[in-house]
Amino acid sequence: MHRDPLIQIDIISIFPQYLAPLSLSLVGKAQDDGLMRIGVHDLREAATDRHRTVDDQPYGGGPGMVMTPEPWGRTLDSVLTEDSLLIIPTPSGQRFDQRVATEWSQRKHLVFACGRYEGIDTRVSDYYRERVEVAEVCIGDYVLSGGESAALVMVEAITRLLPGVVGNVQSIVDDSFADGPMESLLEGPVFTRPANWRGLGVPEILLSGDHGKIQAWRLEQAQRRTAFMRPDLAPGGTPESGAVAH
Ligand code: JDQ
Repeated sequence: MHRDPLIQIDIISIFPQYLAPLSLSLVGKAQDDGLMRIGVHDLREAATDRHRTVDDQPYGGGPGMVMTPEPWGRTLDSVLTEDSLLIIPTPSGQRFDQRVATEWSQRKHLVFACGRYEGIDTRVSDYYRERVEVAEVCIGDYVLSGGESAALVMVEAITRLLPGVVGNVQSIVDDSFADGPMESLLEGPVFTRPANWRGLGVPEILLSGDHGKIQAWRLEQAQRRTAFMRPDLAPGGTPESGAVAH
């Protein structure tokens, strides 16, 4: 019996403890089951001065500090191989979405370079782009204080797509965005017991046992919700007109 070559993920950060949740829940279980391996590396171990400095003032002036390239160079030289994809979370990168997660879940080695402050000296991505594939990615249009939480998000999205991680294969296929956001539906409403909770019931059709009718009803509910919550995804939807929550 042959097995897919297991994916290795390395994450570099000045806050390695920020990545501790990766030993919990789904991602922790995937590692325990031998479906993936995650290594976390402290960037400061590659700093050589007495104060383990990893930042410096920006050339040209301005507020904040920039991560200095030397510790990144030493750490990345020791972690990268010719099969690596180097992923740099940044607010000025391309959007990470389900399509990207699916592509990356099929790679052998992912290396996340988590910056802090105003980001990493641009020459680090320039240098490694000549040597390995580099992806500068943003997880959404909001500003974080560093790359660690973005790396947690991406690792979780990728892990769910690894063979053997999510028990029921159909549940992956049915999930929102499974085929990439272009041709997708949001999840419709879900219910479990009790059949009456604080005076609120469950749609009769879900109790009917008619799986053909249930499937059709769920599709209609999903389409209604998509049109309302995400008109940009719905057929004929306008990219900029979002629904206001109520
Ligand atoms: C870093 C920062 C530049 C704020 C430093 C490293 N989607 C997404 N939002 N924010 C990030 C990603 C992100 C990723 C890495 C980061 C933010 N910062 C702080 C840097 C301008 C503003």
